[in-house]
Amino acid sequence: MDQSNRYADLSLKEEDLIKGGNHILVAYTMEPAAGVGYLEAAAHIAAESSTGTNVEVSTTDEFTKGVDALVYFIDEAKGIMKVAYPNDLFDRNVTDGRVMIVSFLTLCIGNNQGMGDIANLQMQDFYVPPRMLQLFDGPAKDISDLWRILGRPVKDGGYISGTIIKPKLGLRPEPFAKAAYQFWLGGDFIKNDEPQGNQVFCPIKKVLPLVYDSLKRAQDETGQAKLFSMNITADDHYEMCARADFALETFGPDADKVAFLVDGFVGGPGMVTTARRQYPSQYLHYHRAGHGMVTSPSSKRGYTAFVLAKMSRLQGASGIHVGTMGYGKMEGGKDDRIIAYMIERDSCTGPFYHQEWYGMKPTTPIISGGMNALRLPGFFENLGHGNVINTAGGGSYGHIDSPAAGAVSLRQAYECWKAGADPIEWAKEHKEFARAFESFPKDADKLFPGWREKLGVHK
Ligand code: CAP
Ligand code: MG
Repeated sequence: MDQSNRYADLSLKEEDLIKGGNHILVAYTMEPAAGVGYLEAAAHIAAESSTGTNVEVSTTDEFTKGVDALVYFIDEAKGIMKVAYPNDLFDRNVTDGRVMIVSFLTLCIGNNQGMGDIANLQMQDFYVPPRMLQLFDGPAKDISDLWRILGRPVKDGGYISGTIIKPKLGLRPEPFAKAAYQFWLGGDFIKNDEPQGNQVFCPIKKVLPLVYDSLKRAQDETGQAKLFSMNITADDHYEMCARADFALETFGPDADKVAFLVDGFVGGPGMVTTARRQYPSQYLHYHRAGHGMVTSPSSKRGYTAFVLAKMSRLQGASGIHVGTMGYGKMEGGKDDRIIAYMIERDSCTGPFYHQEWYGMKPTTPIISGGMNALRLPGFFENLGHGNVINTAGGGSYGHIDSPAAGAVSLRQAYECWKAGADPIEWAKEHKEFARAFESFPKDADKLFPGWREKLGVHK
């Protein structure tokens, strides 16, 4: 059934819709199934994503039609369509009238995935009007809170060097805490690897007090504050809170140095919001394991990594992984900068929409996945700044001298880029950075051909 006479109005202008402030706008790439007209397919998406189905229903009245989603733009040649969703379509909390990402997803990327007349549909961008923006939680804590703890300027406080305890699994409590101590001697921030929880060989109640002891000893030794991002991910929100409460109690006077990590993609919006609302005094670290199943550049469905990151700011993530823009081991390219810019700026133009954030706190881009000191200078050059958290697991624990040397090499890499120095020249003056070349020789060969001769390394 062609529903385009009801669910499409191509005379609507985007600027008027934005001025009106009564719609969330969504841009999709879309390909209809063979034999289905483009506008007809687009209208079916708007119908299924709002008030309609594949037939007319007798219960529809005039009010219902007032909350129809409308296709307001199509570009068949480029395979792009845009839909305006009336604000009132979205579910509101009984408790406090606020909005929820789960409702946004249920409507805008719900049953429209997998309909027989649609070959592919992927959300590329969305625009949130001011009134709806106010109704999202947004972050409670941001990178400035971490900079403050670290004794750095709260504006442009710079690079936070971090790691992930490796190996991913298989360390018992003592070696785990030792690995943490060794990194903290040189670095700022440690996160649990996302599968690390309460395994029988490393129970939280045993390991966490030891990690806190490591943190205190590293602080004493270095005279610097240290941060720990603890994985509280669990199916059951009560279990999640039990883990979080235990961490806060264990760290006692240093509890402000604990961030909470949730695996927000596999765990879902409920998990992120529970952490955001239960623990507004803690930095909320959104790990996104599994997202590649929908956000991979090879995917034609779901939504992009950009959309995932933008949603996380609305939900209140203090920081989210944004990939490494082609410099690390995960998928991605240089242009993924826009993901970082959208979540950290107050005003930013995405692939389709300009978004004003009206002072909503920023979400820190967390740079992770196959990173090490050698890859960082190029990364910062591409991003244009270093106000990020970088977690380098292999890049720290893979350093041939020690995890502390690995941590120091990361900071030296940041300072190299900041100084605009040539990395080879910098290596001549900075031992840990120089030893990163020998630690990651394949990267060194690729990024800095001839490094052995220039640095006098002959083995
Ligand atoms: C990185 C990591 C992170 C990825 C996730 C891992 O370890 O701990 O989970 O960064 O990807 O398990 O692979 P390494 P993304 O530093 O040793 O590579 O940040 O893209 O979401
Ligand atoms: Mg990991």
